[in-house]
Amino acid sequence: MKKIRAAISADTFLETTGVINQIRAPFAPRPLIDALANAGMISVILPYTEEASGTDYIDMFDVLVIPGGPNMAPRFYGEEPRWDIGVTYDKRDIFELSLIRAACRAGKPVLGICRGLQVINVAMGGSLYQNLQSEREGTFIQHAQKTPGDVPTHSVSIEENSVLGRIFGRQAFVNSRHREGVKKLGNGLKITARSPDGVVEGIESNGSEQIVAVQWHPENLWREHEEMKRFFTDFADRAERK
Ligand SMILES: [Mn+2]
Repeated sequence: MKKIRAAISADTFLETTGVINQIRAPFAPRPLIDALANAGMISVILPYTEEASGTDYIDMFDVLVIPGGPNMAPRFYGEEPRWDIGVTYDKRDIFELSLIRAACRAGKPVLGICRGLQVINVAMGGSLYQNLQSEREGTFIQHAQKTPGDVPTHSVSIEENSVLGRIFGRQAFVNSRHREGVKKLGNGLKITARSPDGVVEGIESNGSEQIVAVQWHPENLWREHEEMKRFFTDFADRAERK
């Protein structure tokens, strides 16, 4: 059987380095590539290219994955950066916004992980808390966990009639490495998971199964946690049904 081609939008290496070819180098998380491969998908890593938009890449993939990474520049949802926002890099923001819109127009399934959930929300007209801890009243859970990233630390409640409900049931135990979170929900989306302090942990498209995004990192959990493996195999199933 022909393998599903999963495009991963590349992160950008932003650290200072003496190795010239690593400056602003595109990269993708190895655990994500492995998780997709385990579910029968091959990865195509797409770097931002200022001369190209999402439409130029659309024929190269069957499904789109927007993975984690730095914060989104708040100008894309009409805000100034707060004093305590994390690292932003707008070239990737611009590229991912256009990729998401192109994939939506083409009817291709879209998966969001952590930052990916946030960029999808903004692409659909939503906005973000730049820093949950200082900006959102009632946030008491440590969403930027100090525990190693492959260890689940907080619970989430999941809506019954949803893709996440089908995968996880009504409850999941997740890792958490985010500073931002959904403020205003984007158009055509519904909230399908929340942490006990009410922070949005999962969103999906309303009325279809095209978009599914989570605030946690299942790519760091799938080897040890069967339900996190299902997050990727269910994605492959949705792609097969297209
Ligand atoms: Mn969290």
